[in-house]
Amino acid sequence: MQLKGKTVVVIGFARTGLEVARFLALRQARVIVTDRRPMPELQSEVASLAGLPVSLRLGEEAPDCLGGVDLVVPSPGVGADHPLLRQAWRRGIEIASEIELAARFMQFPLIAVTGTNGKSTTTSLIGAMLKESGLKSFVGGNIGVPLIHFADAPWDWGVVEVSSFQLEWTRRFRPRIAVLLNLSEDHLDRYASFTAYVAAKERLFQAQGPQDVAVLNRDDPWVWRARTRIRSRVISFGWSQAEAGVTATRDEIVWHDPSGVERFALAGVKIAGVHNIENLMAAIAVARTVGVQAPVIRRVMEEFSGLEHRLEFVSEKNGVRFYNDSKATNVGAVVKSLMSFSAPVILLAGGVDKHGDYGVLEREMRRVVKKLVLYGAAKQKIYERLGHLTQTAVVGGFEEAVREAAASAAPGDVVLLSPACSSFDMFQNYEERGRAFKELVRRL
Ligand code: UMA
Ligand code: ADP
Repeated sequence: MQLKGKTVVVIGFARTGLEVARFLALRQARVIVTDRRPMPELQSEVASLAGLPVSLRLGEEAPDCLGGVDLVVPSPGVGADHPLLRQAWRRGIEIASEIELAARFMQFPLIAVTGTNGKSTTTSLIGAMLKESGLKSFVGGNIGVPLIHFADAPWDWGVVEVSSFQLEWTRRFRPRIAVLLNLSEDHLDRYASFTAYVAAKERLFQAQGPQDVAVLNRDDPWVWRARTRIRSRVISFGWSQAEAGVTATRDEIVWHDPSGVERFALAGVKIAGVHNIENLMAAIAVARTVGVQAPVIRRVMEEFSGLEHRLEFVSEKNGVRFYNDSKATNVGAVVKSLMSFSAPVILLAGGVDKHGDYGVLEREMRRVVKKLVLYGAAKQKIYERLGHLTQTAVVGGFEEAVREAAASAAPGDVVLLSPACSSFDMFQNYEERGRAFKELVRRL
């Protein structure tokens, strides 16, 4: 793809927009960056493009800037109903997401991981296994650093976490190995229906051919259904028994190869919860497909201690254990987190509603939740759906929520922040929410 002399509009000037603008400007494209936020809020982004010929159109939702434009690159947070995207679509201007643009310039194979939950953990596990085996690889994408940042270097493999948002404007994005972990309700504030969300996720496989591999969760009905529409070779993982792919019991994960089976004991594994065994199964399927040897995989399984904000143990105070699960931003994630506990849980939930059905939490709520503490924009909606199932407090702010939860806990209990919502009503992102929780716990 020739970029020199092309005019490109980049929508959104945060992590993605910044990397895309730099990438394009260095290839001598004419770049226009737009963002609805005004200049004073974007000082550091502007400073980091200093010296590069980039035009800025800031502080307007949809500036008149599409004349003569060849390509539009929206940031993931920009939905398809954005007025500039609609106009570009009507005028027949090409629209490509950042991962689509990046992939057109990459000279190395990609492992791409998507799914509603477990993406960051699985992506990190795969990255650690590849690195430990001596392969030159990076971990990027939705997990933090945009894929395009890595496009130029000579990697053996790229491991990329991919969101449905990033897949929306893809056509030729073609991972050598594509992983779909699970599908449950999420982002229904952006998609018209669950089907539309699933369709965005399935775009991960659209450019794959028979030489490529799809790693699929055979226990997840929505994921397993997708296999009929996939041209690549399927390797499945799941708890249900199968003669090929990856299976698991509570004690071990088993990889079935044409040449035999390999066993991976779970005894020394640090990351807890059934969901993490599923993530490990997917990671093993990928690592073995790439050729990582079993002893290397076993080493990583024992060393990997999980990521911040994912069922992260914070501290124990007066016999009460506090966990930060701020990354659990949808109902499916909270179900899995609750399944990891047998002690009574005081659950902190709330934030910006993503239109998932909180009812899926009912069984776990009845089993293990001693008290529900609700805060933030969605508190009333959650209260109406779940408030009758257990003792429930609806509070004002986040600090009050943490104090209320701690005050309600007895020795042996667990206080769990697992919000089922995004954080944007009170925080910049889930990381800031998780850090605030940990700080409040420290101060108790
Ligand atoms: N903006 C507009 N108009 C709009 C919407 C946004 O101008 O209509 C501007 C905002 O003012 C802001 C910028 O666009 O300046 C934000 O763009 P962005 O939300 O795409 O943020 P980035 O920093 O580029 O981060 C994105 C991903 N964000 C989202 O998908 C919302 C990050 O995933 C990702 O780590 C990063 O690219 C690098 O790939 C975060 C996320 O929440 C973690 N992802 C969702 C999730 O995991 O559930 C999908
Ligand atoms: P993602 O990147 O998809 O958000 P993470 O690995 O960051 O996934 O985990 C986010 C939350 O999702 C965790 O706190 C946990 O509660 C839940 N989770 C992790 N893995 C799984 C899985 N395989 N299935 C369901 N829930 C999961």
